[in-house]
Amino acid sequence: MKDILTIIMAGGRGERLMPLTRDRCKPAVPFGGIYRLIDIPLSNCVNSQLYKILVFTQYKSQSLVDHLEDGWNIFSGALGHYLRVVAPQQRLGEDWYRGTADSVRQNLYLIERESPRHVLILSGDHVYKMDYTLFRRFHEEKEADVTVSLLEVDRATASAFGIAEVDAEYRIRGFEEKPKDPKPMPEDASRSLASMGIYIFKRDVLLSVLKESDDEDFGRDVIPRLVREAKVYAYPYRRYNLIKDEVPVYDPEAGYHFKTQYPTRDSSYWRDVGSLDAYWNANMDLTGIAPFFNLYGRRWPLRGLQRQVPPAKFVASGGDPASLRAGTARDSVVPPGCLISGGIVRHSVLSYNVIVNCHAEVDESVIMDHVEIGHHCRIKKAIIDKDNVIPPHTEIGVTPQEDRTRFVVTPRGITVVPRGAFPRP
Ligand code: ADQ
Repeated sequence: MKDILTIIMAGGRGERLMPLTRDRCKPAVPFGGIYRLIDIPLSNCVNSQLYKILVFTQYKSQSLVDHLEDGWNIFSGALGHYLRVVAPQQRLGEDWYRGTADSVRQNLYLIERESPRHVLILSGDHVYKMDYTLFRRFHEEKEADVTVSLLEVDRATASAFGIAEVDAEYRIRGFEEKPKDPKPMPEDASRSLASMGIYIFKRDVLLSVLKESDDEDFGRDVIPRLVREAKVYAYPYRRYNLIKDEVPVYDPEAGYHFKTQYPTRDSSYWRDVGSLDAYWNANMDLTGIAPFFNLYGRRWPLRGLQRQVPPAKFVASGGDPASLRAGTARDSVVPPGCLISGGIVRHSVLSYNVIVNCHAEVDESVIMDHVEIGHHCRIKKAIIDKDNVIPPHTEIGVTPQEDRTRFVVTPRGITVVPRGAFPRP
């Protein structure tokens, strides 16, 4: 994989993730308790032996840059490995990046300088496990100019994606970005074939299409053009992305234990967490005894920034002995630094350094760093961004009409509390 240069797109504004993207770009949004979204594609890269990586930023990138410097300083310059954060530099005139393809065009010199055989283009805000070595093998076997990773989605939701039509050889014959009336799959009219926004290009094909056109966006312009002018193949992600891993599984006889699975359930999981509901859902997918997305695989580990904080602790509290409550968490992710003091946490994902006080109940929620939940609070179906001290007896997510007057409430009914909405008294 030494001859592949990877580009991770991390420049989108992430407006549909507001208020989580008020102060940070989408790939820097915390995920899964101890990670940020960009850790997922970066872990996939390292697990696929890809060690030459450029991250293109544009919008509110400082916390992303800090995170990459602190957590991903693992690439050896002596071996020619690197992770470079590329800031927009107006190299081709006065414009900042006008789209994904334009961001690559403005940095073509970095590709020419490296001169890889292929360029792999990824998004910084997807949750999935992908073995890019299998993607590359397919691309080379088909002798494709470009290969796009695709999966089947319900036609009802297909307008959110680039939609492809393929022939029996998996060659893409038509591609439309976010069509109003998405083309169904020939064998199943209720589904369409959606682009995951993951591309592998032969280097020269990428260089020439960007030099010879003024296309701005991969999905809207470059891929439809190359479908007409070049050999573009569809990588059937769910069929080929077979990852072997050792994951904890439950069975009534052996209990909860590590077992080798091939392919893992994660092998066909992929989520674009572009909206608040999708983001909440993907976090909920980590909870429970048989999660849809498994953070505990030993052979496909996810990496991030491990902080120096004390272990999580669960204590009984509540005043006099008669009202003492055990602090408990069930079907939840609880990172180091958390103190569950007489409160109950269910089906939730906490981040570092969260305190849940006595008689408080937290259900189906995502709670970020440095949040304190006061005693007797009730938090349900909520996302609470960092640095909030929720006063005792506060209810969030219990009466949506009231929440709507104070916070963003999503179509699915998730209440989102922005950073610092409840300052420390
Ligand atoms: P979208 O996700 O809507 O569709 P886009 O907003 O272009 O596409 O974002 C793709 C990635 O590029 C994101 O990670 C984003 O942060 C980043 N990005 C956006 N603008 C950028 C810029 N100017 N500079 C640097 N990075 C930028 C795409 C495809 C669809 C496909 C979906 C799958 O266009 O065909 O179905 O991804 O999620």
